[in-house]
Amino acid sequence: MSVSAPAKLTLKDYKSDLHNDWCPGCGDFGILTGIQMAIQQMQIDPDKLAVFSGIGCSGKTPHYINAYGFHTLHGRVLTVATGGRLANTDLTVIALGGDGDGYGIGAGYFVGTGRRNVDFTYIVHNNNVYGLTKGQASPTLSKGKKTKSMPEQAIQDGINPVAMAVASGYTFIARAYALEPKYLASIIVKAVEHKGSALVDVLQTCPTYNDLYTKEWYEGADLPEKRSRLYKLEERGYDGKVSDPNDREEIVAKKAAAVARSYEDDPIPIGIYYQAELPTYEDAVMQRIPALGEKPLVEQDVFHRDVQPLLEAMR
Ligand SMILES: Cc1ncc(C[n+]2csc(CCOP(=O)(O)OP(=O)(O)O)c2C)c(N)n1
Repeated sequence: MSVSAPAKLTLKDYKSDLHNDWCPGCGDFGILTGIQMAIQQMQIDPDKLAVFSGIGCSGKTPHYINAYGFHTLHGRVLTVATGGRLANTDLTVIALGGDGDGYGIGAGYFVGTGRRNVDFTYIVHNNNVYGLTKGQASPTLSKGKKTKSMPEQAIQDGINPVAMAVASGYTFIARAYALEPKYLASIIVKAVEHKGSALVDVLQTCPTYNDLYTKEWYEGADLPEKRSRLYKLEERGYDGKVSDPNDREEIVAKKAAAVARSYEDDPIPIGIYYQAELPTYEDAVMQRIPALGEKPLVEQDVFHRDVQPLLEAMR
């Protein structure tokens, strides 16, 4: 009897048939395509992939991907994704959401995730506005900027997601552009393959509310020389990868270089800013907790456990 090789999964296998209600031309389409291209390239079994999201236009993304999906709460996606990953370490976990979700209300969880270095990828749809609630300024909009959806200019300074990720301890930090899904997919593949907390901040257009950072703006259509306002780090000889994770000096130097690049704003660097292979939470902490280290929680009988001895011990 001959056994045929399993059929290769195609892009179609990662698409759901749910109706999509994003605005026409939304940058979210590019990010969705980038994710689907990446998981197809890696041939991840949809049964072994869980995509978690926060609340916002971006939060609808898991509905459109054929995999396990969990549309969580505003700002709380990282907590739920962490739980999902730790309960079932056989899963590939992708968390995603908007810049308001992740860098505003979710900022504390953003820091905590970087500190723990749990092995999953976090993709932020960074469109400078709160899209779902009609375009208020998000934490990444700089002071003095005013989109067509705002009554007046932003009165607070914008935060720097890459520098925030460096300071928090993410071990893979990258930035990409939503309307270049092929390049975005290549970055997502590297983020997912990386062992540890990976941030991919994606510059995203919002044609409905953000009339400042449009496709034409990113691509420099208004500039006399018509050059892109983006450049790829690796094309200018930058390498953010730490070669010796035991060398603290190298780590500090690479972090400083990543932060310096993250403040460049014309052109804006995209690509991998920083990467270091450091012990993950799963390796460093879970292994020390007997109940979690033995086998994934989902494979354990947690419902019929006798907690009486534990209660007695704490008496
Ligand atoms: C606890 C809580 N606060 C506020 C809201 C209202 N709310 C829904 S989405 C959203 C912001 C969405 O913006 P962003 O996270 O940038 O995502 P986008 O819609 O741009 O993709 C807000 C404030 C909420 N749902 N829950």
